[in-house]
Amino acid sequence: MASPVPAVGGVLEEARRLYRQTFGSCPQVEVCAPGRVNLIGEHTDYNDGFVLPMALALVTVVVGSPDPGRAVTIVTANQDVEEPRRVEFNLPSDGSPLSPGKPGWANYVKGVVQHYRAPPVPGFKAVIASSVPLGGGLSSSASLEVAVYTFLQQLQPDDGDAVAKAVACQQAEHTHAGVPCGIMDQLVSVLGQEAHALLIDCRSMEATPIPLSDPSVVILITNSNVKHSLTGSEYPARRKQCMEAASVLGRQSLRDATLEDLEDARSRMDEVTYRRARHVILEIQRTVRGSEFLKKGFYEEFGKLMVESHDSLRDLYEVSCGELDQLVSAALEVDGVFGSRMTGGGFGGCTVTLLQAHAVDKAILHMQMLNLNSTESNSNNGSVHDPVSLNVGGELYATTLDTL
Ligand code: GAF
Repeated sequence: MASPVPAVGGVLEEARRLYRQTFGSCPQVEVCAPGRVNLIGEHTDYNDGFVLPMALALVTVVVGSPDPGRAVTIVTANQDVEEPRRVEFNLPSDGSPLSPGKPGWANYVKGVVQHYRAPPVPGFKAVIASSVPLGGGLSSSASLEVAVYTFLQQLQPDDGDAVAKAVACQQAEHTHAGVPCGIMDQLVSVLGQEAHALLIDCRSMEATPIPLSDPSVVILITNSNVKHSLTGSEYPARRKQCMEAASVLGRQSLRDATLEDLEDARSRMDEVTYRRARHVILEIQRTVRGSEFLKKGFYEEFGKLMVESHDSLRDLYEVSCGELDQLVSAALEVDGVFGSRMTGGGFGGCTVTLLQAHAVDKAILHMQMLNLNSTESNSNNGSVHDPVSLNVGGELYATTLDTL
């Protein structure tokens, strides 16, 4: 019942076809970078905390060739983006910045060109295609940034430092997409490994692979179809509230605070700031404990933490929405489900559910019966579709494909 994860080959073929049609030749360079699902550790990355994402076999592909001179031509195969789908610009010869503009999708490319660590970037022509759903909370933006960066590395190599690459892509998102995101999405897109989740310490940037090799357990991703956009005011507002809380606590970041510190300082902060900080402090603890449970195959225990995480994101951090809450509740009614939660920034997007392999079809049916009736203005009418099931350790697993 679950759609198979689309093969990278399909997206690659689409990109090659469009490249041949547009430029009349075959691309010389072909790269891709994965989207991600976060298993636990939400809104902790910009608080120097821990996250536990895994790279997906949903990828963004960039195919292209160097072009003599300083002209860049990019074409996207994605039909859902703002028009035009072909953009041309010149790389400034004096090192002046490449300003973001319209259409919005091209800003990710411009941002990465701007922050590329081995300038000057040569001219190029390229086509972009992706199987990561846009605005679905599975890091379509980070996978595009990392794919573009990887493409540039093929044209003009940098020093190959993986963490610096992720940071450059994060910078691109800050300056050219206007989203003050943390480092999780870019780092897992660069470092994710097949059949592993990645425990990332967002302070030291140390990433520890956690093997997922139990064929009886599945990770199911379900799209609420409520499109989220992190460029609104809510994400930056959460970030600001966390900084305020850390400053009241006299800490560099909420990573350094305990629940006791928070209770002691409660009278010195407003109720909303208190709730935001409480989510972050406990979510960091859940992520560290959760990674231990996952390592040992303690799925029941991990599932409970997923549910606590969701409840906290809904009640304390207030980044969930009705559709996500309903999907999670529906999943938890099914026998064989260990846990379920919203994943990613929130305000729409996907849920992630950990369950026994035999329960997958039942869980999907149960969630589809919701026939969500969305009231969100940015919603796509909210019906559940495109569930993606990832057999942990099976054939459909998290995978990273850096360079084809
Ligand atoms: C988005 C951001 F891009 C990440 O950095 C992270 O903060 C996430 O929301 C929430 O955990 O995906």
